[in-house]
Order: sequence, then C-alpha cells, then structure tokens
Amino acid sequence: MTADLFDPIDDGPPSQQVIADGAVLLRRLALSRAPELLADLQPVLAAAPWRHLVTPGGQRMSVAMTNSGPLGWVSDRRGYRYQATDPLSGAPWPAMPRSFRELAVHAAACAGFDGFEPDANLVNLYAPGARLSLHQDRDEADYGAPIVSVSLGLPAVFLFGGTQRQQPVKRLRLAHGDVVVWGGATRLAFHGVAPLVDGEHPATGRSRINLTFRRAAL
Ligand code: MD3
Ligand code: FE
Repeated sequence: MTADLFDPIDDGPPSQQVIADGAVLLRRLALSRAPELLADLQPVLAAAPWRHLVTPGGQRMSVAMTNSGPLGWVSDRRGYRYQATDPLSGAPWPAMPRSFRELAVHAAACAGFDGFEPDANLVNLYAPGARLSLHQDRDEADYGAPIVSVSLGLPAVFLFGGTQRQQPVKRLRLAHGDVVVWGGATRLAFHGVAPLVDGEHPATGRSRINLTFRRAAL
C-alpha cells in the first residue's frame, strides 16, 4: 500500500467514519445488497446502455455512463446538464430501481441527511485504465443535498481535495460495497478517480461500477 493512501479502516465488519467536513464513509454498507443492486442494474442497461459521453471541449470520457431516475446527467459539445430524456433513445430515463433508492435514502440518513430524495442516479463504468479527472459536481440545483456514492466491483483510488483546485488532495481506497455520503462543506470539493488498476472481481469482472445518487432539481 502507498504510504500516503488515506485508508482509515479497510477491513472487517461494516463501519462508519467521518472523513471530512460533512463526508461520511460507510464501509461495506452495500455489501450484502450488491447482488440485488447489480441484478436491478440490468434492466436499466437494457433501456439505456453504457455510452462514452463527450465533454464540451470535445474529449471522449474514459468512463462509460448511464442514468436511472427522473433526471439524468449528460455531457456533450453544448455543455453539462441534467435532462429527463436519454439523448440516445429520446425516451425518459429508466425508472430508478427501488433497491437503489432505498439504499441511497438509508445511507443518507445514516450520515445525518434525513429526507434525502434522489431524483437522479448516475451510473459510471470503469474499465482498466479509465479515470475521472479532478472536478466539482455543480450541475445540481441545491448544494444542501448530499451526493451518495456506492462502489461495486474492482477497488479504486478516489481523490478528493478542497473547494479550490490548488488545495492538497487526499487518496481514499474504495472497495466493493463501500458507500460514501458527501454533504456539508465537502459537497463542493474537487474530486476524481485514479486510473483503474486491472483485476478481476467476482461480482463485476474486470470493471468497477459506481452508483451516485443526487438531488438535481429543487
Ligand atoms: C465528493 N464519480 O460521477 S463518486 C461523478 O467514483 C463522480 O465514479 C466518482 O465523481 C466515481 O461525478 C466519484 C463520489 C463523489 C461524488 C460526488 C462528490 C464524491 C464527491 C461531490 C463532492 C465531493
Ligand atoms: Fe463527481
């Protein structure tokens, strides 16, 4: 393990730790429900398959994405936004599976965010080498609502810094079943994911899947 890897407790039973102002790491909270989450993802993918979006600058993202729920996050030459329809099909995004919503609401409540009602679920797929460069999530209407993230499959090194790009970055290993609730002051922190290291995971094969739950509209 790298010396500067911020890895509070990485083993054992489910645990809960505050890792930054308003950010709560719920290790393994989703572990027992991972098979159900992955099964419920399949009909979402049948309706709204993985795709590599293009940034406004014209770069193809290495992470493949899709969405479930009333609003979906998209990027194209015109910019980043949430919209109610899938640009590939023109149809509404597939419904958010009940298992997804229940886990997200439960995780948010565990972290002190009662009444969290996600209206968007962005699903990210990382193949070996895929990465997410440092960014802020600022396309949502209310930064008072947290973002809940659920990691499935291969582990990843998650990077998070301060609210300004120049601030130092911490590295956090996120493994299968780990959930993080990002709220409070950390909601607008710069964050990203280091290139995925190749491997094989029993649940997902050679990939990592990340579910994020957001409140995009007021
Ligand atoms: C910290 N996804 O989709 S989820 C994204 O693992 C995104 O796929 C990463 O960043 C992934 O936008 C990280 C965790 C996450 C999401 C939003 C945050 C962490 C955050 C907002 C503020 C601070
Ligand atoms: Fe993000």
